[in-house]
Amino acid sequence: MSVKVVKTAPIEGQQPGTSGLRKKTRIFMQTHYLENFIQATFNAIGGAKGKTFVVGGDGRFFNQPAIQTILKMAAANGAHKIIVGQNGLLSTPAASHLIRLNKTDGGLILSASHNPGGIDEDFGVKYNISNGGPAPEKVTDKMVVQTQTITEYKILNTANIDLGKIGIQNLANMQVEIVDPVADYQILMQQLFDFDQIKALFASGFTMRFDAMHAVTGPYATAILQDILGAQQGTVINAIPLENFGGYHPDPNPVWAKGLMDEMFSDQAPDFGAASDGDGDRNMIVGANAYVTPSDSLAVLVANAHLAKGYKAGLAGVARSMPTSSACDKVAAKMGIASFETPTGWKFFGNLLDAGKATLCGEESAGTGSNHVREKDGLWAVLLWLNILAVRKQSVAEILAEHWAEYGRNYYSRHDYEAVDSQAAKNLMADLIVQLPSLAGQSFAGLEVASADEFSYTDPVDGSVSHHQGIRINFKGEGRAVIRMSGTGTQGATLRVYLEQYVNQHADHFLEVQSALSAANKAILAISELPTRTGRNAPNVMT
Ligand code: G16
Repeated sequence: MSVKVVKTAPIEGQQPGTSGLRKKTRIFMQTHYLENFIQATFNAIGGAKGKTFVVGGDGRFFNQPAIQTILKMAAANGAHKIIVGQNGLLSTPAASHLIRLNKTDGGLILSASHNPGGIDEDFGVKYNISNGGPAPEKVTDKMVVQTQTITEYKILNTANIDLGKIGIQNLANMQVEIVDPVADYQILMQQLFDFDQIKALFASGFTMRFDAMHAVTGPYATAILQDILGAQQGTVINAIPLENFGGYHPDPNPVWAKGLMDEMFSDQAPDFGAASDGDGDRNMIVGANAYVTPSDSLAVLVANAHLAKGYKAGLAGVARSMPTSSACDKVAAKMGIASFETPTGWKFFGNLLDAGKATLCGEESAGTGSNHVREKDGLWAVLLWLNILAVRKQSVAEILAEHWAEYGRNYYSRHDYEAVDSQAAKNLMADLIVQLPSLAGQSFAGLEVASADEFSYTDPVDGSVSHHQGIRINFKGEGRAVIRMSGTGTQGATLRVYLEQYVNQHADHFLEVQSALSAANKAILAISELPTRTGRNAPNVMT
């Protein structure tokens, strides 16, 4: 086994976005592409020599070849040990847990999350630091510099190792430990939740459907929900991870999990439904005839987390991304705990969790999690909901209705305009920023603008500042429209429009959501001129 030093040159466009580097799979498969990014990552963290990492992915096309390359590069760079999920599989939260449990120096997670998989679809690589969370901007900035100056990478000249064989193998002087991807994660869930109570719930005839969308949570959900908690066989559907996710778009929302939604709104609906995404960090929660928006789910979990043993002592605080609705702020205010508003991206929660300022975090993009790991965690959210349902002995619809009666309702929806012309999107944002100071006091679609700004965030722990984090327009009467460019798309630009309208405890909580938001929508479309600038009259996806 000899170390090859391969001459290379910088490749354009290797800047990580909201969550790692995401590109079309064929781009990642180009000569030197993956290797450059991995070497740049090692260089950015002061080299891999003597270090231990966790490596795993969501099983999408190119997962295993990419892992073999990373192992050979880590060995050539002098790494001490790599912990890998069997067959290259690790959900993102399970990888975060393994990093923390084994006190490793970091980890590499291979996933393009909820984006489709396949040779003509998407692939991604994300570096997580030793706290188990996505690398913060100060680290990704160093990675970018390295990608722009790279001249060579190191790789071991050797055969592939067997990723299916649990146990320790050696690659030159480096140990590779192949582990069961589910085992340690399952133990963590057992520590946080009252499994006996959830078992009793299932034993009483409670029914559930979990759509794993042929992605990584299949084995986790089958083991925990069916094998341990006693949910009926067939509770977990699409349970086998496939390289192309069975052709699914593994994004757990009402559009892409339509089959589950149809079942949950039918006469034969099970009591509880849930879905997770490609890498297992997102979740969708739906009761019989009751869809729960991610923002509402976060608020309900904050209000009820103390019912689960892992959160009995109460919460230090809650954090949400800026575009997420303020429903959880209302709960935090009543509970007398802190609430934080961060930019989009789980990496911004890391410092708050490490400093003990926040216990639960969540985002409108179907992400919820807590201080148990440093990633959002789809199955964790499902188990916390199950724990709450087991204790409260009410339906999801009843819990939601009571929540709104106590706190009021934040009607909420996100409209995505995908693959729009990048320059048109940039111009729209730039021109909107110029307009911001003059918007207050003007009316659009019957709504008067109360305030308008571009969101900047100062991290309360390390003082780092992140600018240009989206435009928010607040209307009189507690309505809001936010617009920002996605940092996870792989084609053109995706413009996201986030609409919110709060109504108080005594108002009608059962309006059709899009109608409740139509004035805010018309107003932001008029202010931004989105239809004329992009040629789009309707969003591609509404969640
Ligand atoms: C990632 C990030 C999330 C973010 C989401 C959407 O999720 O981890 O924090 O909310 O992307 O980001 P954007 O609006 O920039 O596309 P995931 O599940 O894709 O890793």
